[in-house]
Formats: sequence, structure tokens, C-alpha cells
Amino acid sequence: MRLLVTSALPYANGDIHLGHLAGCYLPADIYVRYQRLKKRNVIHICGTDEHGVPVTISAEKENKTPQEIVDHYYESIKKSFVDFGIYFDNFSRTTLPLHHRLAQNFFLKIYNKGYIYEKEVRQFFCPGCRRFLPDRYITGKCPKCGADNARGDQCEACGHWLEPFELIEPRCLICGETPIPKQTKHWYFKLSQFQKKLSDWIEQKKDWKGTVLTFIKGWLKEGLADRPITRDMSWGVPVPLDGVQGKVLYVWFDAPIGYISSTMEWAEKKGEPDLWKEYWLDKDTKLIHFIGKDNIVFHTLIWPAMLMAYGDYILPAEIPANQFLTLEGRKLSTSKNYAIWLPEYLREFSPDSLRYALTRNAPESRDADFTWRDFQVWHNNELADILGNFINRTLTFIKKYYNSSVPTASTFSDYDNRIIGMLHKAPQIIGEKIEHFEFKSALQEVMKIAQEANRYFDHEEPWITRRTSPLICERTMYVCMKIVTSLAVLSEPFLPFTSERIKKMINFIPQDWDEIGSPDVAKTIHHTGILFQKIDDEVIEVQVNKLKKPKLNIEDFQKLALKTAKILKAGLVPGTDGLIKCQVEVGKEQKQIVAGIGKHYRPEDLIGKIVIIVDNLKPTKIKGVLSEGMLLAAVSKDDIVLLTTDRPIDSGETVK
Ligand code: B3M
Ligand code: ZN
Repeated sequence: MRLLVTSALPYANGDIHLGHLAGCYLPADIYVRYQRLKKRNVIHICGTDEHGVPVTISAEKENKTPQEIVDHYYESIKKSFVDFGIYFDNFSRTTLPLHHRLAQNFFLKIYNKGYIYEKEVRQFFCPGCRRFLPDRYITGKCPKCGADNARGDQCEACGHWLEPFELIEPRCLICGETPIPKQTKHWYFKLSQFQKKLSDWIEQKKDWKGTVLTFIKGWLKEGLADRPITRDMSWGVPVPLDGVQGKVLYVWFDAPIGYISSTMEWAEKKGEPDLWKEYWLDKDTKLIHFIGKDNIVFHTLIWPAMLMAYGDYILPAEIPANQFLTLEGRKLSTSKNYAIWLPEYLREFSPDSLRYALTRNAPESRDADFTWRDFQVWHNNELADILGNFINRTLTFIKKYYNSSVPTASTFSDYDNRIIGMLHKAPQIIGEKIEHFEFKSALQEVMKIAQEANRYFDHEEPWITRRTSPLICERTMYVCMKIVTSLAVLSEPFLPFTSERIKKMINFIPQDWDEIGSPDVAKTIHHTGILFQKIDDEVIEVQVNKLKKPKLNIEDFQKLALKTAKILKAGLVPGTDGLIKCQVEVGKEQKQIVAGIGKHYRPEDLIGKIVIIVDNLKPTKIKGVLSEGMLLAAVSKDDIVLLTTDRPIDSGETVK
């Protein structure tokens, strides 16, 4: 048996965030690491999805070419996966010529088999940009909830899926003009023809997740409609038909083919160019797609139908899709920049702490919420106090009292035997859970061992038996080392960096999942160290506050009346060493503003300066002194610098 594991191809238009990790990459990585420890034939395939409107919109927003955008994010995404310990056998890109060729051949083959037909349709055309607008290039009011800025395919506010023509007061996202309906031509995939075949196929998937099956059955019940698989754009895989120009394959048509092209690239790099065939053509391979909730319909219905239409390839055996992750109770949003971005996280914290939090609270069967507070509590009270503590107390004890050489034992108490029995059973219990995609509960089992271990250590009191009955102490420490050795392996799929550190500390590298139960134990302690440093409240507070900074609409910004003002008089507020009281002229008006700049400016140096103020703050008293506005300044760690204008200008002018 062979395992071909894929993770959804992330769009190369932004970095990876927490939602992506919890949705598919982390569970996939745990699964694959486990399978490797079981010595099974497994490969993990991924790559960036570099076509489609998400990429071209980002390019237009950032004033770059699509190529520049995908080049940048390909590198950045790839690196952050490595740093987070997500291991892929191949991480490809859908802009590779190999992929373009394969996607075009795929299209042609099912076209020639009669599964694709041409159709005239009406579509929005922007007179300003002189081009047809894909769904996501159109915005307007949602017909359902009335929210502004609904996209042409979905309203983010209420979640309603829609057609561009349903939008109220539609506008072009790029130039703002009102688009007009115009005739164009597209190619449709005959999805409707696969209704029966897909239903029969899904019928056999009784052990798939309930959430996934419910979703699929809903679609099947509504009846599958044919779907357009081309777009009027220039960025993408060109439609491979003679005389056709300016049309590309719809991104969701070419992206899943990326799983195959990435496997081909892997085989080529390995110097065995035909090896991919074993994985994609042989019925003895189990194809497993890890995906997030929003990708379910494409992977469970449309993609299998494409594969059925094509004919040769195997169909997915498992599609363990997760539900959504929310962040501090709110939906993650890339466009509103409301997320925790992986590269940013990794600059401050260790990968395993997040791997732990996201698995402990995985959205496996329902949506889950990530909070920084949980993250801190779990890191401190579980990783540090339970797992880290047990390993540290065992290793330091052996180092101190046995000169780093692990004692041996031959007779055991009932309690010892219970612990040893638990270790023997653990690989199977945990393994089964992982094989059923129950990662959360598998991790709980690992932590249960660490918890039991601490209880055992406390009960045995080796710090006492060391003097009263040395033989018992030796056997306790032997059993403790057995636990440490087991934990080093059992934790590997979940906490690979920690596992690696433990193995180094004990000079022992068990590599095989099933070997853990065997009597083998590390013989010496190489070094000791703290595995998890506690995370302080202040550190967490900074992160929580980062998320609180809301994004403003232009209307919000316009609420501020920013004005130029001239400082007429200035003096220290008596009894303070940092407050300066300024009389300022704002056009024809005069007002008093108190500012905390006394450590960086002398009052006399301020007189005559043109500064920028917030003119419409409610008057307030600072240390008993009236203040009717605010001076704007740039603030660094050890300096405060007032904002002034680039050229002389009158006071009272608008700043915007
Ligand atoms: N790029 C959507 C996403 O990133 C899409 C997945 C493709 S998997 C073949 O959520
Ligand atoms: Zn336009």
C-alpha cells in the first residue's frame, strides 16, 4: 500500500495564517509524520496556487505584476512552512510549464471525450477598464443583507453566495465605473452528467466525517449544474483550443491538477520520472486530500468528476476536511488584515507552542476559536508544567545522582508495571486515532502519559528512596526514563522540534513508532535544559492589542479634523517635568493644548513652529489644565518628534 497525501494549494497572494494551518497543513503534517514513523510508503505533496483572481487583485492593489506577487509569496510561504515544521516531499507552483502542459492536456482530453461544451453568456464588462470582469472584480450592495462592498461571488458580511448580476449598484473594483452586461463565450464542464456516478461513489464513503458528508449530500440533493471552467483574463493557463485568445482556465479547474503536476515534478527531481505513476495510476495507492471547509465542494464533487471524466487516475480515498477557526471570537479576514500571520508569529514564538494549541483545539468536527489567552495557558500549564516538567525533573535527577548514566532494573512493583503497560499500549491507541484523523484526541493521549508520569514520580518520591532504598529509586528512574523515551517518539508528529530536542538530550533516537513499547531505554543523559520557557502576561497582551487595532473606513478617518496650527506661546505646566502648555493659532481661532513633550523640547524652541493638530477633540483637563486638542508627533522608543509641514503654510489649513 502507498499513501499519497496532499494539502490544499495555498494562493500565492498572501502569507499563511492560523486558519490555514488549523484547516489542513498541520493535521496533514501530523498524519504524514506518523505514517513515516510507521515506516509506510507515504509522500506529502503541495505547492502554491498561482493563478486566478485572488492573485491578479492583489497585484493590482499592490501595484505589481501577478508574476512579482507569486514569486514573492511562493518563497515566503515555502519558508514559513519549513520554519513551522510542515514537511512536504515536494512544494511546487502552478505557473511551471510542466503544470500548464498537464492542465491543458487534461482539458483537451475531456473536451475530446465530449465533457466540455461552448456557450454564449452575458457577463459584466467594464467600459473604464475595457475588459470583462471576473466575479470578484465587481462589488456592490448585497441583495440579501444590504451590506456594502459585497463581492461578485459572495457577501462577506452575511456569507450569501451570489451572481454578479444580483448585486445592487454594481461597480468595477478597479476603476469604480458601472459595468454593463455584454455577450461573451465560455466553456462549460458537464458536471450534471456525473450526478449519479458521484452519488454512488459518495455512498461508499460511510466513514467520512459527518460534517463533510452532510455538506456533499446538500449539494447532490440540489442537483449538480454544469459549470463554466474558463475566464476572460490573461493571467492563467491559456485555453488550449485553436483560435481562442484572451481566455484562461478557471483557477479551480487547473489548481487540483497541481497535485498531479507537483507529484510529477517530485519524481523528476528524484531522477525517476515515471515514479509519479505508481501514486496516481495504481489502485493500491490511497489518495488523501487535506483541505479546509471552504474547499469541500471542489474536492468532493467537482474534482472527482473531473477525474472520472479523464478516466485513468485514482479517486480520492479520504477527504478529512476541517471546519473553520475563528480568532478571539471573530472570523479571520485577509482583506481586513484580521489574522495571525505565520511569519510574524514565528518571529516571536516557537512553532511547537502553536502546533500544540492548534491541535489541542482543532476545528475537527465543529468550528473552534483561538485565543491568545488559551495559547498562553496551554503553553504554561500543559507544555511547560506537565510535559516539560516531567522530562526536566527526570533528566536532572539522573544527571545529579547517577552521574548522567541511566540506572537499570529487573524487578518491578505493580505500579511500575502499570506504567510500563500503559507505554506498551500507547503507540497503538494513539496511532489508531491518528489514522482516523482524530488528532485532537490523539494529542490528549500523549499528554495523559505525561500527566501519569508526574503522578508516578510524585508517588514514588525518588528524592527520599534515593537514601532509604536505593534499589527502588533506581527502578523508579529506569521507568521514568522509559517514559521519557516513549514521549520523545510519541510527541514527534505533534511537536517535532521538542521531540528532536528530547532525543538529543537523551542521546537516543528511536525511529520506529512500534519500537516504543520495547524494553529499549536511553542509556545516558547528554544534557538537560528547559524545554518550554513560560510566556508572561505582558507578552500576550501585546499580541491581543495588535488584534484590537481596527481597520478604518475612509469615513472613519474623515471624522478627524486635522489642521495646521502655529504655536504662539509655550510654557512648562508647573509641578510636572514633561507637560508643556501651548497657545496655538488655528486660522482665526486660538486654543490651548497640553502635550507631553517636555522631555524632548524646550518651550522657547517651540514658538513660531507650524505643527499638525487634531482640532476636534472634546476639551479635557490634563493635570488640571485645559487642553482643547492634540499635537501630532512621531514616537519612538526614546524620542518624540513633532510633525510639521514640508513647506511653510498658514495655520488653520486642512490636513488630509
Ligand atoms: N487555492 C483555495 C484556498 O487557498 C485554493 C485551494 C486550491 S486546492 C487545489 O483556500
Ligand atoms: Zn473598471
